[in-house]
Amino acid sequence: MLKLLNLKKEDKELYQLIKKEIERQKFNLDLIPSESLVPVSILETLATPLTNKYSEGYPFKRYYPGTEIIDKIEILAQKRAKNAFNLNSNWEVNVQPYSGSPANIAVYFGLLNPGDVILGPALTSGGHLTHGAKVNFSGKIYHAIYYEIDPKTEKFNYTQISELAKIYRPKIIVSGTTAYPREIDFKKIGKIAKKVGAYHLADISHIAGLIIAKKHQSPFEFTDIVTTTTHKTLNGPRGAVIFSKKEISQKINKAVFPGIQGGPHQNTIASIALTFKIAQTKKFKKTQTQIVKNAKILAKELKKYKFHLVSGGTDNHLILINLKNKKISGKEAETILEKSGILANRNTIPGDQKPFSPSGIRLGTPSITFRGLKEKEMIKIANFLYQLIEKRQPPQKIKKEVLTLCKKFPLNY
Ligand code: DSN
Repeated sequence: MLKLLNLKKEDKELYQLIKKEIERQKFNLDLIPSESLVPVSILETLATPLTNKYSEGYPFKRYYPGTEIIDKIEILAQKRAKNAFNLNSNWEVNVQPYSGSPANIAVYFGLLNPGDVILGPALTSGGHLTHGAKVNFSGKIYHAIYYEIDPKTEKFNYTQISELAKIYRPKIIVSGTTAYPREIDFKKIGKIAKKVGAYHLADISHIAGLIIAKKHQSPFEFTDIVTTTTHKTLNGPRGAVIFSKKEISQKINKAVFPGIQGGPHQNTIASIALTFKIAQTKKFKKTQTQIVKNAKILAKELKKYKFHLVSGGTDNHLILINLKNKKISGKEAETILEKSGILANRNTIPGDQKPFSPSGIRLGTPSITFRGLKEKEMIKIANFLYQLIEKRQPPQKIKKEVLTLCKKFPLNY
């Protein structure tokens, strides 16, 4: 139980808000696939006096004094990050990016020139803003071309990616997604990139934990750069790391600092070191296996209720529902679910034009699996969605059952 006694003395108003947020987390079922549930030891590392220290630069080459211990912590984080993915000395890792978007910015900034072509997944096909979306710097500064999922299979069409690559000759091809429920074939994309002389960047932010647990193909053999946030399936602090091949790692490091960032957040880096230690445990791998199992059961149950799952199911930790056949928008469904204590976020599906009012909803199993929920509970959750979205049962009625589940699987904050 987090007591926060000093904060309580110093600032009651903020203390009460934080306490309320902790209570909210305790009594909601979090199905947002990018969210997680960090162990208290991660919170402890984040709350250390490491936050006091400036350490611009890299280990043994800092622009501030007093960094001897900080160097050791950063090197430990680097070593563990590489070990978690079994990487050899051909790979380097930068653990300083503040989060996923800065990590991707640094990759482009280090390797591309303004106007260069990026080939990445479209936002409506599961891509991230930083994969070349028009509203994002990546679509404004670079010439972004998008690949999309096939309208029939609702999966990526690797022939289309190959054709686009041949026509547009991108400098970089981005693989990795935020709302794609299927396994990504990094090998195929790697081959395409090689053929056209492009770098291959895999953004594995959503699936890093699954890759460590061998529940998803690893991209490392087929890529030049791999970025990942550390707070999704990895279940660590908000941050990111960039893995890159030795021959380009200096460019990436220079792009992170001094290119786009200043002082690294060493309390976060310590927490990242802990994250990658935990990620190599049997318990972590078992949980990742359960995350996938849970997603598959949830998908199977939802299909029984005639929910249209994009691509027909899932291979990973997330499910994307096209709600058009249920005559309800993503926003409405999100609101109804929230009223009943279930959090799932509205999401674009192929064909959607407006990201603020999309026709889909995205569900994920990481947070509820870290909480301890298993197959039996997935069957219940699918039924809750049916009761709420199809039967339009009052959210208050379902909320009682959601609370019972939350109490059965308490959070230890
Ligand atoms: N915003 C994250 C997500 O929800 O998937 C991606 O960065």
